[in-house]
Amino acid sequence: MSGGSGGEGRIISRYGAEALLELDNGEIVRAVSRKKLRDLVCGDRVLWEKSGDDHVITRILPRRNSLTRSYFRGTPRTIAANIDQIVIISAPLPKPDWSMVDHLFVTAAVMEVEAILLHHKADLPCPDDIAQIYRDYRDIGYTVLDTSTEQPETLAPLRRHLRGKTNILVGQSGMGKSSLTNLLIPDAGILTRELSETTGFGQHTTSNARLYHLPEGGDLIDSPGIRDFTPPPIPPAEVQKGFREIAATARDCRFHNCLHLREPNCAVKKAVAEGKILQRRYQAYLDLLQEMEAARS
Ligand SMILES: Nc1nc2c(ncn2[C@@H]2O[C@H](COP(=O)(O)OP(=O)(O)OP(=O)(O)O)[C@@H](O)[C@H]2O)c(=O)[nH]1
Ligand SMILES: [Mg+2]
Ligand SMILES: [Zn+2]
Repeated sequence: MSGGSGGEGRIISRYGAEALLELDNGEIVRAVSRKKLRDLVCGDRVLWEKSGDDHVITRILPRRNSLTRSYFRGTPRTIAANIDQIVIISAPLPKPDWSMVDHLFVTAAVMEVEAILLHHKADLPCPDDIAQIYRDYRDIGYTVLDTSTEQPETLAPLRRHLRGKTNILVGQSGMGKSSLTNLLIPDAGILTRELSETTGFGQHTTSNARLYHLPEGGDLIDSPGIRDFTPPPIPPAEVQKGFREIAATARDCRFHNCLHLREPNCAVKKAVAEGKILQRRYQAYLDLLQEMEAARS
């Protein structure tokens, strides 16, 4: 239904005032957006109109959800919209930031979307402390997949987890998001970052999120590397939702609204003391709770 004067479409990628727009007939065109559509992002469903030769985006349709991070304090940045699953990518190299991983799991829980963790670059030696953390996430109940672009057979389980969903790859720069996208999307042809560059700013670091269609059905969004990730504001009582093992244990706390701080008969604190809940995860919970309370005041 693209031939006429307008219709619906989906944003594939956004560059300043311009965007790549996929029309409902599958055609991808360059489009311009009205100035007021400042928060137009990859994954948005939109209305467009033809103006001369231009496709003009006139409206963002209501979002199912959006993935937003705080770029720096107080300035939220939306990365993408209308997603089904966050694929958190980590690897032995560069040094993984586990707090970012925790924060992405929390965000997925708050958004009520699925999340999986990749132990990518599985062809590289994995130091014991890092291997232990992957085991910890598995023990908690999260899905952790070992993947490697050097070992294409490792991609089969990942493909099964991605199929039929709109997935976004999120993680630190240099983890291998674009390399993976290149393998999963036959004609993506993305230039990838050279990790050997010691500055940390590789030449082909991804600068805009972009959506690709998976051959198996569903979509994959390759996104720019992030240096930190703070979940959007969450009421204190809901922070624990993002820590599965804490949420599960909290049912046995004496108070239904227990925040597991100094309350008596707290099952979570007991589990931490007994080593059933990891100190690292409990601390991550406390830190995030404090951050959310600070953001409210
Ligand atoms: N050994 C190994 N290296 C990999 C693997 N996947 C990616 N790499 C390397 O990791 C480096 C970074 O890869 P990219 O795909 O550009 O990383 P990215 O996450 O897209 O980085 P940004 O776009 O900056 O966020 C490149 O040198 C890749 O060749 C892997 O499975 N094993
Ligand atoms: Mg990239
Ligand atoms: Zn408690």
